[in-house]
Amino acid sequence: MSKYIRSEIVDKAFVSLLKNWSEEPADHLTPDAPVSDGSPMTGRDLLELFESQMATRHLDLIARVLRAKNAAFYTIGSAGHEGNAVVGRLTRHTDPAFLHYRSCAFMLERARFIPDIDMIYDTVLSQAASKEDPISNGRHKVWGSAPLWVLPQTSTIASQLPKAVGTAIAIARSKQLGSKLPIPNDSISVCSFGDASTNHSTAIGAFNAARWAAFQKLPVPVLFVCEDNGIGISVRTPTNWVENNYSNWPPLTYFKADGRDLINAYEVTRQAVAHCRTQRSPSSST
Ligand SMILES: Cc1ncc(C[n+]2csc(CCOP(=O)(O)OP(=O)(O)O)c2C)c(N)n1
Ligand SMILES: [Mg+2]
Repeated sequence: MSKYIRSEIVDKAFVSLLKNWSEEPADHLTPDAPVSDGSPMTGRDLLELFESQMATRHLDLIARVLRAKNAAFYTIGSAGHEGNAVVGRLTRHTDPAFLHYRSCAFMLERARFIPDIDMIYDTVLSQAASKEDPISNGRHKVWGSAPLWVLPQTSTIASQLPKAVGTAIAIARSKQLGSKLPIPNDSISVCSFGDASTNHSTAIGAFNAARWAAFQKLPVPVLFVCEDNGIGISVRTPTNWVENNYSNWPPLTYFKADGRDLINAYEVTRQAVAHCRTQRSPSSST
């Protein structure tokens, strides 16, 4: 093992921690029981979410291994964004999704809805620019899937937000027009993006369009999910910038979740999704 390869150091420390584990496993963590009294989250939710979080880390690592062999060409990872697994689990796979390039955990969770899909395999195909990649046929590494209603995006930051708002308005409008949608009438549009992306004029225009429509009582069922890692490339986002900006901007309803705390993230995301789906109103969470 090289002392310079960080992933090996972390792996060794993790295995050593488990080997030396002395506490008894918590007996209430049976698959169907809540993780704590009154929690909507079960042991199975927790275990499967953790599995997706582990898979997203390993997909980052394999991208680097393959890159070193010149067998893959895209190494932008999802480290630190593992909490987004809860959004993939708590929305429906028929809710159209427009994703940030770090939303791997979301994809892995959403893929559970269609067991035939092997999202790990498909992601490696995409990293390798394989013509067998089912969504881009090797043109670009993108998150996307037709059966999972994930509309492929480029890495042009914030470009997904106007599309997500337009889709939310279209879902609501088609119901008013009596047009038959290929997805349930109470679908919501899901949109993830980074903290620095919120400063892009394209994002601000999309937030404004959603608020302008909602202010006039038009249904705009869009869930904005800011994956706030506190940085945009090398530029730090000022502390609390996203929260200060969006927590008091009606009619946008703001929810704050800690993506590093699965139980908290699960509970808050559940509320945000329920709010968006039942109120048909723009909601944002970080
Ligand atoms: C329209 C556009 N401008 C600039 C870039 C270059 N760019 C790539 S990532 C990035 C910063 C994104 O930061 P953030 O939204 O916080 O996402 P993170 O990578 O931190 O998850 C920028 C400016 C781009 N991809 N698209
Ligand atoms: Mg960021």
